[in-house]
This record gives sequence, C-alpha cells and structure tokens, in this order.
Amino acid sequence: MLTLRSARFNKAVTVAVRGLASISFRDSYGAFIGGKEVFPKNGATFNVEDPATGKHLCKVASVNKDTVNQACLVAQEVYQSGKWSRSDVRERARVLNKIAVDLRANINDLAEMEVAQTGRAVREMKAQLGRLPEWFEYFAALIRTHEGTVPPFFGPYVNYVKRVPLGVCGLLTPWNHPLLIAIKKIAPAIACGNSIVLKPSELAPVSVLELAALCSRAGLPDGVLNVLPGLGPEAGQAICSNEFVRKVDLTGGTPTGRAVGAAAGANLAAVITELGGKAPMLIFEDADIDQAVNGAAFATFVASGQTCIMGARVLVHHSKYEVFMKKLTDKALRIRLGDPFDVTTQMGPVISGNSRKRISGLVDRAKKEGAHVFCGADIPSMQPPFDKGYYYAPTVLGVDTKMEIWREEVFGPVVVAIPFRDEAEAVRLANDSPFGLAAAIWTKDVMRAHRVADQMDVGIVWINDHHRNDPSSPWGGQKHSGVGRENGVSALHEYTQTRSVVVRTDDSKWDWFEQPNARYS
Ligand code: TXE
Repeated sequence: MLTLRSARFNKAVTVAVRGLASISFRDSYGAFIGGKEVFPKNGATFNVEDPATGKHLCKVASVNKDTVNQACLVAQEVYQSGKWSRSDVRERARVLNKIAVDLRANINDLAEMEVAQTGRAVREMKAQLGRLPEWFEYFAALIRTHEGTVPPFFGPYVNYVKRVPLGVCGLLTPWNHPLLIAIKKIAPAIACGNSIVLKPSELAPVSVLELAALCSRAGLPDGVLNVLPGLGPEAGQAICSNEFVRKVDLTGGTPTGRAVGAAAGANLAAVITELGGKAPMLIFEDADIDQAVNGAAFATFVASGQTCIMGARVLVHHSKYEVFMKKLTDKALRIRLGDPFDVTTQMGPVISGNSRKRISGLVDRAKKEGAHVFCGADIPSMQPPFDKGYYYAPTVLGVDTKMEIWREEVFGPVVVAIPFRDEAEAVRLANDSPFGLAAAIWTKDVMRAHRVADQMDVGIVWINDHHRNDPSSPWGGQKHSGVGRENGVSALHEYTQTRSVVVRTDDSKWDWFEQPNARYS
C-alpha cells in the first residue's frame, strides 16, 4: 500500500492494480486546495485508466472555473500573508530539503503509481523518479547562495537589486512525466516564495495529488501548493485567465501553447512554455556506430517515444546509412513489449486510444506517401489483458523531407531516417523543422562536434548522448518548441522579478524648482 498518503486525504475504497501488489488506488480523488482534499460541489469527475489494459483505475474530481477561482484566492491570500513569500530563505530551504527526504522515502510507491497511470515500464519510472529529490535540493541550495546585484548607478546613490517572487503561478503539466515535469516547475516556484495553482494532466493526475500531500506534511504552508485536476479547456483556461495569476508555465502540445499564451496574454500574465519537438540525431561517419545505435534506440523508444526531446529524426552519413539502419532495426525488433510492471519489460503502451490512433494515422499516411518501413508500423498482438492496452510496435521508417511525418510530431515510438552527404547537408536537414527543442550529434571529431552544435537552432544539444537532464542545466526550446527555460539559474529568474532600490547617500539639501542646474536623471 502507498504509505505517503496524507491524513488530509480521505480514506476510501482502494482498487488493486495487477502486477506489483503493493500499489493501489483509491476509488476517487478530490482536488488539493489550502492543504485539504476538496470535492467540488457539482460532483463532476473524470476517469483515469490503465493504458496497458484499458481498465478503470479511479475517478478524479474535475474542477470548474468557480473552484479554480476559489483556489487562486486561497493561493493569493497565503502569498499576501507573507507566511511563505517573505519567509527567511533558510526556512524555505529547510522545507525543500525535507520534501526531498520524504520524496526519496516514497519513490518506489510513487513510481508504481506513475507506471499504472502512464503505462511506462517500471524500470524507467524508478530510474527517473530516483532523481526527483535533486530538484528540491538544488533549488534549496540555489536560494541559499543566490545574491542580489549592485549596479553602478550614476551619482550619490547606491542601487541594490533583489529578486522577489511573482505571486500566484499557474502550472499546467502533462501526463508523459507527471511528477518530473511538475517538480521541475514546483521546486523553483516555491523556492522563490511563490504560491502555486497546478493543473495536472487529466490522463495522469494522481501522483501529483499525492506529491502535494507529501509537501504539506513536510511543512509547506497550506495554500502554497494547490492541485486542481480538471480539463484543459475548462480548468486550464480558467487558471490562465484568473486575475491573481502572474505567470503561467505549461508543458504540453504546441496548439495548447498557443491557447495558453493567448489567454495569459489577455490577462497580462507572463508565460513559459515547453512544447513539442522533432529532435534530430546526426550520425557522422566517424561515430562509434554501435554506441550511436544504442543511443538512438534509447532516444527514440524510451517512454514509448512520448517525450518532447525524443530522437524523432535520424540523419546518417550516406556511407554508414545501410549498416546503421540494419543495426537500429535489429535493435528495435528486439525491444520487449509487455506488462509495464514486469521489470524485464522494455516498452509499455502509449497513453491512450486517441494517441495510438493519431500515431497510426501519421504512420499510415507516411506509408501512402512512400515511406520505407524498416520495422513496426503496426499494432502488435499482445496476450490478455494487454490485448486491450494501447501498444504500438517500435517503428523505423525511411522517409523524405516532403512527407508529413518529417515535420509533424508523432509522440510515439516512431523514428524517421534520412541519409546525408556532408556536414552542411546534415545541418540543413537538422534545422529543417518548425520545432527547435533538442538535437544530438554523434561523432568522435571534437572540432566538428562543437562546430555543428553551434549551428543547431535548438535549446539543448547532446554530443554522443541523448536525453540527459540535470536540475542545474537550462531546459527549453526555440521556434514552436516554446519560450523560456526550466532548470538552473534560468528557472530562478523565471520565478522571480527584480526589485531595484535606489538609495541617496548625499544628505545635502536639493530643490528641483530652485536649482536650475539640478540633475533630472
Ligand atoms: O497535451 P496537452 P496532450 C504534445 C504531444 C502530444 C500533444 C497532445 O505532441 O501528442 O502534445 O498531448 C492542459 N488551456 N505533448 O493532449 O493537451 C492539459 O489539460 C489550458 C508534448 O496530453 O497540451 C494538460 O494539463 N490548459 C509534451 C496540459 O495542458 C490546457 C508533453 C498539457 O496537455 C488546454 C505532452 C487549454 N486550452 C504532450 N488544453 C512535452 N513537451 O513533453 C490542454 N491543457
């Protein structure tokens, strides 16, 4: 049984999930507002299902605009009280470090909950969640060590500049890494003294609700972190439009980014967005081909390809194209699909029936446009109960740049491949995308590695690797991949604003109206 559940969450019927018997879901979950579980009066709920079997997991409250507005008021009142927003940074750092300790103690339970909601393989989720406490530790350290500035202000003045919180921040998070993405935003936001209203994805909201209860138990004052499960166009839009919300931080699809940006813009709230991607992997002729194949398979198929930085386009020097594609295909064909709770499973289903339909549609249209199928491109046959799950075979396609699938994000286990003749062509192909989130370069030539990295129109470049992330390292994209950065000092800047204090140090009398030579500025 999950041990982390706060006493503030009601006890209710639990539904055991197959596989690792320790995990269970309650029958229903409410929102988490002001430190308590709240069931909105209208009783609206949505269902969460297990994508590996299609079975019902639990019901979750679906909050409407009224509940969003109540939660934003709670968040604003606690912000204005100064209880957290003006608390000593030592106290804030202490609470963040305590959250990290409690999170570490509950990682296995939370990871299993993520497996049940997302269908991602348990090995992946445990590896990913094992690192989450680092975000709280990093931002605890950053606020303890961050210093203001003293600009060289003209004249008899001292000008000091502090960074102060923004107020209520609206966080909109997706289902593919429910806790990782929520924590990437929560840790800097609370470290800086903000209050939060967070809407998790309607497909995987439960672990984020559990996290809020955990933070509350660790000493985060009530009302600083409020979690509002609900639907995007209703609850998500209501957050963007609420008068108290000063910043909206979304990770989601590009169309959602536009809708969120428009609503937040009308509300004069700032926006950070981490949106889609179509990351290229450039495989040069001098790369260690076996390692590049391993890296590309990891980049493409981890999380069933449902990550924003997934290796979506593989560009291979023409002299190595045949051998590379043969090895990548062999590797993709060996990936073990199955029960995500089985530690030997290497890939689970995709998140939903709709998502699989979208993936199949893109692949089927690519085939009609003449794509070469190296492997996959179909729905695998699975043993019950997984025959009801949303599995899609690891897919490798040879394409050309005129095809829809070259440009569109698939968000599934599908990689498209193209050979290139020289470095200039590789760079041109890599940048031939509406997205600009990440790229990977595989080469042993150190000069080429940096030269090519410098020409990528993206926010993140890996050299001889993929997917690596750290709380200290800026994360975000260019073009349709979004605006702003997560992680590192950038995130501290995203979640604060400057307050500039100008102090006169000359106490001689002055009078603008009597002194014709008095300075104006
Ligand atoms: O994301 P959505 P979905 C991409 C990927 C995927 C596509 C759709 O291409 O196929 O997005 O996935 C909330 N106003 N990524 O449908 O809908 C929503 O409830 C305010 C990339 O799951 O963008 C959820 O909490 N909020 C990605 C969050 O936004 C709205 C991760 C993201 O949901 C809203 C996931 C609205 N109008 C999907 N509509 C990445 N960058 O990693 C939705 N939401």
